Amino acid sequence: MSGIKTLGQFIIEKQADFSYAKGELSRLLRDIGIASKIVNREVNKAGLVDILGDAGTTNIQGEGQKKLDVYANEQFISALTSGGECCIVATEEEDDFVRIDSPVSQNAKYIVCIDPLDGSSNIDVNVAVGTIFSIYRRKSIEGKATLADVLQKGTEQVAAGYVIYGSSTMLVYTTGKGVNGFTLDPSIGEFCLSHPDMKVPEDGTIYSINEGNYVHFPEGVKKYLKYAQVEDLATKRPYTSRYIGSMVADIHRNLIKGGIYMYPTTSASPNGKLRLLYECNPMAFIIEQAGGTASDGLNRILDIVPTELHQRTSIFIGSPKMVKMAEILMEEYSPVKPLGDIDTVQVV
Ligand code: P6P
Repeated sequence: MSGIKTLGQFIIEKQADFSYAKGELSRLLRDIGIASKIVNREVNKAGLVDILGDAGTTNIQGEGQKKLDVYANEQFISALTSGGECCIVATEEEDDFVRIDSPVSQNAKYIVCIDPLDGSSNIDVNVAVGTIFSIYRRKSIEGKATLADVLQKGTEQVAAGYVIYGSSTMLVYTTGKGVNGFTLDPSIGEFCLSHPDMKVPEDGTIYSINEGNYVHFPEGVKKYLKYAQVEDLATKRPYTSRYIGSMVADIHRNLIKGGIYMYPTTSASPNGKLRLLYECNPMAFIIEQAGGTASDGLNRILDIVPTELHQRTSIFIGSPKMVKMAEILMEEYSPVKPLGDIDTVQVV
């Protein structure tokens, strides 16, 4: 018996972890895996076909869409539609959520929030990009699912994952019982278990942030950068700066080596740049499941109650000791508003 365990075999094996599971979540994860292999094929040959460059359109964020952004979005929506397990897709590339009304999906109970191709500005220069997804169970019992089914706290996620299209293609996901990584073996077209039970190092020496925004950072972030850059051999400082400009790639590296990724508020992004539902929540769920932490500088990312589809937040995520130090300096120099009672009331 070969030592290979495919994603499909692993999902089925772990299905036993969920007594209520009747296979729907397993099939949903399978659908996402299939779409990511199709996207991977296009990402890998992007330079050879007319799929690079701008699509000539902009998304609701006002960001120029790359042809691969649009292609990836279409592939994931198509796979989720034909898979029949998802009733709503909330995607970075669509202004509103996409309701899946196909006959096969009318009783579907899962919601998928997705950034189909994160870091797309890197596509044209052959740098790693990624897909980020988050899966919720719909809250409403009957009728058509609504926005209230989408606007759920990160703690309500039943699964989350990302695909990194890099030197190799990996799918990393959690269902709340640890984090496992699968590397795509092109020779058999299967994601194979390569990184079982992933754990983020408690401490690290890598920090990831766009220092070009320095003048616009909160004082607490400026203090953290100075802390990271001062020499102190006992704490292995100065740290190393690594910033790819692709959240999936930066966080994946930090998950394996240890580190902190920060996207604080800036003048251009007074609420932070990254989106809560399909970037920060899934990455926070994964990192917490791997033993790390994720906050907005004070509040746990997963506790933030979304009030709108493309809501943004600042994020400090990674090795718990590094995130804690950043939070200490943020509390002292740039205190973040705590989530009040009203903030924790679910949108129903
Ligand atoms: P900036 C990519 O657009 C992204 O959403 C993340 O993947 C990445 O970490 C960040 O934005 C890069 O933003 O402002 O540094 O170019």
